[in-house]
Amino acid sequence: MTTTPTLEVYLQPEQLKAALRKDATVGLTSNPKWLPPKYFYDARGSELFEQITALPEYFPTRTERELLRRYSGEIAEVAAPEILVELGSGSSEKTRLLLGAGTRHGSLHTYVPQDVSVSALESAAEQIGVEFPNLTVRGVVSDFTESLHHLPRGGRRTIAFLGGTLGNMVPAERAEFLSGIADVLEPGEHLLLGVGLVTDPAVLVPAYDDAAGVTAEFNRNVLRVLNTQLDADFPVDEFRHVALWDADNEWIEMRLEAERAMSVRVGELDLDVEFTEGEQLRTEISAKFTLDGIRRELAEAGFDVDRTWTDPDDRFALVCAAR
Ligand code: AVJ
Repeated sequence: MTTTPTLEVYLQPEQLKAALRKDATVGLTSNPKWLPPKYFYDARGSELFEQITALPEYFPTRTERELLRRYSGEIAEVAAPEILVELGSGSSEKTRLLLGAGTRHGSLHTYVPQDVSVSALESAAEQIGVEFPNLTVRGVVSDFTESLHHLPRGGRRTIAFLGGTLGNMVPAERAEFLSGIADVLEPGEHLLLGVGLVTDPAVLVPAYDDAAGVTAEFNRNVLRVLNTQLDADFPVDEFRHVALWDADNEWIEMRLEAERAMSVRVGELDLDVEFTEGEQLRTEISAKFTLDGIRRELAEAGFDVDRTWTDPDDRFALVCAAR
C-alpha cells in the first residue's frame, strides 16, 4: 500500500507573518533587543541549518543520530508507538531510525511530522512516504507551541521532540510547554526528548561558532528574513556573529553585534531601530541540561521518566517519559 503523504496547514503564511510583525515589534523595541529563533527557518535558513548539522564542530546531530541508531529498538519497546508525532521535524533525517524501529516492532502505522517550514516538510514527507510505503504520513505545518491542539487520534502516540530544540525555550516556557504536552497525552503515551547536556564550554562554544562561518550565516539569515518579510534594510554583513556560554543559565546564547552605529528602517512596521556601535541583538538561546534537571522538569510537568540514554562523552541524552 502506498499512500501519498498529506500536508495539513494550520499556520498560513499570513499568520506566520503576523506573528513575525508582533515579535519583531516587541523584540526590536526591547532593551536589550532580541528576536525569536523560529524565524531563522525560511528555505535558506533551513538549508543552512542542514549544513550546520554536518559541521565537524556541531556534535549534537551526529551524537543524537548515533544514540538513535543504537537505541531506537529499545525506544520502540518502551513506548510501543502506533502514531509517532514529531515536533519540529525539519528534514526528518534522524527520524528514519525511529520509523524503522517502530515498523520492525510492528506497532507503528502513522508518522506525523510537524514543522513551521513548508519546504522542509514537503520534501521530508515525500521521501519518508517512498522509504516507508506502509506508513501513513500526515505532515502538519504549524507552530509547535500551538500544534498540540491538532494532535491525531486513533492509536497510542509518542511525541518526539528531538535535536535539543527544547533548549530554545527559557525555563518558564519549557514548564508550560511540557505540561501542555502532558495534558494532551493519555496515560501510557510517551514523550521522547533529545536534549543537549551541559558539557565543556570549549566543546560547546565552537559548535555554535564554527570555523567555516556557516553558523554565522545562519544567524545573520534572520536579518535577511526581516529584510524580505518586513521590508527592512538591515545591512546584514555589518553584523558580527557572537556565540557565548552563559554559565549561570547553562545556555548558549547567539547574538548579532552591530559593527557600527546605525539606524535600520523596518518599512512594514513603520519603525526605525537605532543601534549603537557594538550593540548586540539576541537571536537564540540553546539551553543545555543535566539528567537530574530534565528529570525534575518532566516530573513537575506530570511525566514519569522511563529511560534515559546518553553517549559515552555525556554530551547528549535521549529521554523517554510516560504520561
Ligand atoms: C535546532 C535549536 C536544536 O540550538 O543547537 C544550531 C539550532 N543554532 N546552531 C541548536 C542551532 C545554531 C539548534 N536547534
